[in-house]
Amino acid sequence: MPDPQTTTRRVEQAAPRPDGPRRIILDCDPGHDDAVAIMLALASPAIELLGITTVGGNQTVQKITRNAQSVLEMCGRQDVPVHRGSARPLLRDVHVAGDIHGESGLDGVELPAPTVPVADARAVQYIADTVMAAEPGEITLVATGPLTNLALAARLEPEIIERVREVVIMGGGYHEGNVSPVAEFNIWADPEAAAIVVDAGWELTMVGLDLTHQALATADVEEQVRAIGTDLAEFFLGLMGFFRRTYQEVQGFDDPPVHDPCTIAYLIDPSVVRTRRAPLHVETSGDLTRGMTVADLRPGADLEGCRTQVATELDRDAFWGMVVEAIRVLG
Ligand SMILES: [Ca+2]
Repeated sequence: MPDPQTTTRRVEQAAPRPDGPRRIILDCDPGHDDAVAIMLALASPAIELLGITTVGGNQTVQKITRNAQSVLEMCGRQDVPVHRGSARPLLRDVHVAGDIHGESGLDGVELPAPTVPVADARAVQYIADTVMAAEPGEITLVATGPLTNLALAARLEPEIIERVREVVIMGGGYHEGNVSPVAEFNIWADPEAAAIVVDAGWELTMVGLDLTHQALATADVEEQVRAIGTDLAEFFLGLMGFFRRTYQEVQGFDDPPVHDPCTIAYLIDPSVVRTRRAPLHVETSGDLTRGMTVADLRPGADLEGCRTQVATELDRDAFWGMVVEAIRVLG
């Protein structure tokens, strides 16, 4: 067994391009919290959402691809292309999160039928082609589902590893788990893909459960959204109502943690999400620890050349301020 530290590739990342909106591809599996991430990305002038790629996760890839289209319909942004991605993990069987997200993957709301077809190019090809066609350091990849597409894109076109600006993932946790005591769903669902992505050597920020469990949609957040009074505000409230019930029943939470938009908030304003640099790896072989993300937070950890960091602390008020404003802006 090689030392995991030495299996991480050392790559020279392309320098970030000058200011302007962050150009991102959002790889997701909507999913209640993915839907909120899409809204936040669409509304912020700091973000240019180039395209959405989908991956089987919270529900089947067919359902969540349609959900992504429906969320864009709700936001009046059918111009953003949706590229269908991987139907199943690299090695593991499919396990959807119907207990949390329902039969549709977005239970609790009426989903408008898509008026625009899914884009021709499949997700993995689209990610590789878009990053290669852009300037070095231009594209940021955000992943809020299992990491199957990103892993396959890195294998299809390894040059993207040096070419992207950075990768931000919702997944994992250095202390907390949800599908098991130590593993979070996205990483647990496809641990081999997660290992490829985390060990690739690109600049990577893990926004894990330690951070996202601070992003609770409490009653005061819902009141602020209710006051907006639009169809989209009602859509958000319908999503959160269902999400609250399943989080109460399945996870023992009072209020639902809205994980995925924390990645977008971090890109809009890094001061909203505090991070800490730490060597990071994914457990793929443990009987009890499948999909555990292992961050070396020891004071003596070797940080030389370390390209990974973990999110630790959320400015909750600033975060929800962004989300509420996004729903208001989208009208
Ligand atoms: Ca998700």
